[in-house]
Amino acid sequence: MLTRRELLLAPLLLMACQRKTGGSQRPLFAAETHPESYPTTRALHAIDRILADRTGGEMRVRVYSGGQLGSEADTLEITIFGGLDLNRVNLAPVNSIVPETMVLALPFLFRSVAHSRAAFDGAPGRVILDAMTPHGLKGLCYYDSGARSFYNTRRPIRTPDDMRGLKVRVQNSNIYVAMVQALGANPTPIPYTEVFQALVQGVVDGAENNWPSYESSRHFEVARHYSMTNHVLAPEVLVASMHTWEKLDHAQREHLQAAVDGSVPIMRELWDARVEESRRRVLEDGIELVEDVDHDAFASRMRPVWDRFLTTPRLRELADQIQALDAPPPAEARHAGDHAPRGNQQ
Ligand code: GTR
Repeated sequence: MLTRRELLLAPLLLMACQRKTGGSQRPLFAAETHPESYPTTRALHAIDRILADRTGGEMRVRVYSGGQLGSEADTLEITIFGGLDLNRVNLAPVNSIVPETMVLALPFLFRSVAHSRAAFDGAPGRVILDAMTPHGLKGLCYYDSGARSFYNTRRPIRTPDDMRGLKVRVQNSNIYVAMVQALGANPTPIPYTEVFQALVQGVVDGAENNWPSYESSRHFEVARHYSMTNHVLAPEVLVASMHTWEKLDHAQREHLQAAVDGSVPIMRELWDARVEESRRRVLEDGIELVEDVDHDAFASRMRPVWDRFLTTPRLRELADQIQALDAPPPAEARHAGDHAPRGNQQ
């Protein structure tokens, strides 16, 4: 019997082949796990609009939102095979494919959102996007994902000890598994679109995410204790299949990259507004917000994760470069819609 992945792959590969034989008329297919109203999905539609403008409608993007094509891990594989042209995913599922991406997922790496943006927009960000090429993915851009924090159905979390024994859903990445283990909790990798049900059924007690995902996924309706651990600020990433990229001519590549670059500031504005909006919505709904988190305790408990995953001089150098980056001072950062993580180890 065919697996779900094979069933998915067959028609997509077929359609992808039409690009080769039928010229450039077919739109680029893009996978997205979030619903239509989410900032990342809106950014993909912005790319479509900019591309259509630049090319007189010759190049378009068709967005498959809401996770309808499968989990991020699955669609990423399909993208590498060439069955999907574009894919917007979190960096987590890329961690096992491109080791350099793990650096951006290190816990308490960034001092603030402004610091994370300096890394994404600067040389380290470029190096990490380029590191994807030999793995079949063209890294096109990063999108903000803000700070991730733990939330759960059971109790307020202030110290790592409060996490002991909790079953926590994580993304499909060993670094997230290790982080949760380092806190004495039990990590369970589950695709994003299945987490709500897992929380309702008690398969897991909690998860971790940013404000917009916590709100948009409705996890807040079940997991009512949100603790501002702000432990990771890894970004979202937009990738193209190298199969697709190689079929585009020079001008088409330029159009696509320009449209993608144009979508980044649009997404950033949408993101900052959505962070505020989502935070307000869930607070109005009455969730318990735990702000007096012992960040130093979390950071030192997770510190061994750095040593475990920074296994080569190249990875260590990337982490050092990011730590050494200047970022706007806190006042300016706050002005930029910042929600600076506090209490990191630097
Ligand atoms: C969100 C992210 C998604 C997905 C999700 C998750 O913040 O935007 O791409 O990675 O988290 O936790 O799986």
